[in-house]
Amino acid sequence: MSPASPTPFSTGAPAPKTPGWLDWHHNPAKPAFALPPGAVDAHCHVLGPQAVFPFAQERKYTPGDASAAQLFALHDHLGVSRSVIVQATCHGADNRAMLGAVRAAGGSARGIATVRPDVTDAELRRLDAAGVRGVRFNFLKRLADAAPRADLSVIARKIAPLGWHIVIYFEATDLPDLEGFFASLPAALVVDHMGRPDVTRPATGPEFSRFLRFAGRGDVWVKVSCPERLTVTGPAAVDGERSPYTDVMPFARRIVEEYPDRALWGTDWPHPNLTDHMPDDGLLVDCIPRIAPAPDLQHKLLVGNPMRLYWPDEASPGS
Ligand code: 0GY
Repeated sequence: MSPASPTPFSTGAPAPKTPGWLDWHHNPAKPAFALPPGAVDAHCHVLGPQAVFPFAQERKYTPGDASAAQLFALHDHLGVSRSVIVQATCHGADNRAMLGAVRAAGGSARGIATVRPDVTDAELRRLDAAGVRGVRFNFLKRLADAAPRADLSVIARKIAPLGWHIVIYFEATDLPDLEGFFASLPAALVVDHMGRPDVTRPATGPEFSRFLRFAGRGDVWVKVSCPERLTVTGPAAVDGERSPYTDVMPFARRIVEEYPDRALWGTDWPHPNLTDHMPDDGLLVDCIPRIAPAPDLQHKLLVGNPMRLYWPDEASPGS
């Protein structure tokens, strides 16, 4: 942009949504599956509201608003008790919308922040006191410009003393290139959306087995989230569909069966960047028994595991 160009939004006018942007489902079904008491949504976002929390200049998309109050209303409807609110790329490293939501939840939410390598220890302590427990490193080029690995290593070294972890979001095809770098990071890792497998390949095939070997390395946790993003043949979780995302279920189930103590579940509300359909969040909850069929697996996935990671002081012993 030339210096003479007007600064976007300097007039306060809202930026238009990215063409084709689908808004979140405003009338989700009541799930048939009853979430256990204390269930945690370990991956959700707040977006704006733009009038209060403007989106970052460097963003790759402009979403519709998805406020903290709207997130909490959805959680009440679904039976979710606690949440982990992940900084979305459209807010860059301006964590105010996420922090506002975490504060508003009054202890029942944790946050995952985006920070720059020059972040100060005082700022990290402030974020920690506000409920942040990790940072997110995003390797999807369509979402964020690639950050130099040296910068990410600096961030990792700064957050490690706080006991935080690093949420990593990458394409499955990039894992071979990233794996060595991930192994060098001095903190637990939490993988978004099952490492984005190609679900047209078998869940027992070499590509996903490689991911599972990576996940089998000590302190790696995996979110069995986003079937709506990974699916190819569906069917979609809309209009009361009782068996959505049949192609994704074997991948999620394999993770839960092999790593029952390090699997996490999340809605990914408000489902940024979906262009073909917007899932009904109630029907997404109803996928859980197909991912984790037994009650003990469901309890670990929804309560025990996220409590150990995000609320260790309140986690039941042996959960
Ligand atoms: C997700 C996935 C996506 C978006 C973001 O921060 C984000 O903008 O995470 C995506 O587009 O795949 O976790 O919501």
